Amino acid sequence: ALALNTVAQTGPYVPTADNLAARKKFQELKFGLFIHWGIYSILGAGEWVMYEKKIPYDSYKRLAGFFNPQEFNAKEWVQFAKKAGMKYITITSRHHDGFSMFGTKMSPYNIVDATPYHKDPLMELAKECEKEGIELHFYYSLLDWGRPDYAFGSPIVDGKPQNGDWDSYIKFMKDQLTELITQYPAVKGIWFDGHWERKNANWHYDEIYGLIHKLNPAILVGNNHHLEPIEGEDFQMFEKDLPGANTTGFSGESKIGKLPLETCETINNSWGFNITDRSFKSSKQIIHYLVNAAGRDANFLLNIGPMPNGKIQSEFTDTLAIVGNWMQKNGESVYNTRGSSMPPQPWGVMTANGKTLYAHVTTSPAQAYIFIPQMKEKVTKAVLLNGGTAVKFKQQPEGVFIYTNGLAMDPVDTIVKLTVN
Ligand code: JFZ
Repeated sequence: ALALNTVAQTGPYVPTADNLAARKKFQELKFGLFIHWGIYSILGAGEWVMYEKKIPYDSYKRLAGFFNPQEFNAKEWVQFAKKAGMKYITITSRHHDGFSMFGTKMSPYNIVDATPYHKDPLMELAKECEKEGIELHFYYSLLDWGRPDYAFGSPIVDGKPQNGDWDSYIKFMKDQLTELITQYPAVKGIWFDGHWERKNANWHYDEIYGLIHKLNPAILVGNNHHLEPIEGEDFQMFEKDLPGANTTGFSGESKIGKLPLETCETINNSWGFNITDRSFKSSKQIIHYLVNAAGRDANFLLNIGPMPNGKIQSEFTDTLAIVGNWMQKNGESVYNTRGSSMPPQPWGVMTANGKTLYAHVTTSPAQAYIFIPQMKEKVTKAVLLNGGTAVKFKQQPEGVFIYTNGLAMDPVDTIVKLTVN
């Protein structure tokens, strides 16, 4: 009896019906806006600037005194995301520099108490998201470059104790997460990061995830740990990588699990605002990333780093307006779809919504056709999504040939809409 009891108490995480519904909803959103914004944005050299430039913590902290984003307007950000066709926002509530971008009672090192701005932009954003039907996730860093209770030495904080007070640090995180989950409307998820720095630390995930789900069972927990999902998580993320592609090595260790998937990438090469980074991705590259994620059954979370004044640079708004126009025309082949059972092909990927399938031809085929292997259902109709032109096809036991010769191919994505029974 004792053994059974023990099992019952520490048994596997069982997501509630609300949580499962939230996962399903999340999978249908498909396209989200990732935002890295903090006091580091002032220096315009990315969110790792403290570490990379070896700025001592006490000096770095002075940036808070200059952070005054007078032009921040939550409405503008949410409209920017909506116009781009995005359905959710994931924003840094606290990054590795340890600065809280929200009004926390757990540390004075936060935007309300330590900056001349004295306001809580995440509260504004949460209210606006709730109003506009945009889901909100909070990025939350597990690793902290400054707190003395974070139990590991830091290369930049001289004299920091190597054995902090780990219990105190874990409690601090739990208290902040409680604030984020109970005080902000619209918050639907927590996006953890920083695990990879201390892979062998005891992060107390059982307690942390347990607390989150106790406070709100529908909250979706994800963690950028580059491992297979850990007990208590609700979605699996891939950083700068498509699930199964393993191109960057960041997620090379992680096999695809059974949870909803999300892949994140940034619009240039930086997450936080970077004044010298002009390697902007084109609208075509972004659309291809989004379509490739959807075809692999994953959401795409595209990052931007807003400027320290609270504005979003025009290169980003221009590009994303084009992406938004594309989504307006072609959104039915992305939103609410799931990846099809067909693995990615040389010509592209497929998405599925019930009896409707979408072949996304993102690379024009060398032959006069594309081939869809192993199609079990019978194709009854094939048309171009744009304009409805009938497309010739031939179904064989080994798959379906879709004849693309003579079709007006779209340089971004030629979408063939198939009806199956
Ligand atoms: C992490 C953060 O460090 C980064 O600032 C940003 O927030 C991004 C979304 O997530 O990036 C990582 C994560 C892991 C490694 C490197 C960067 N890693 O394992 O080497």
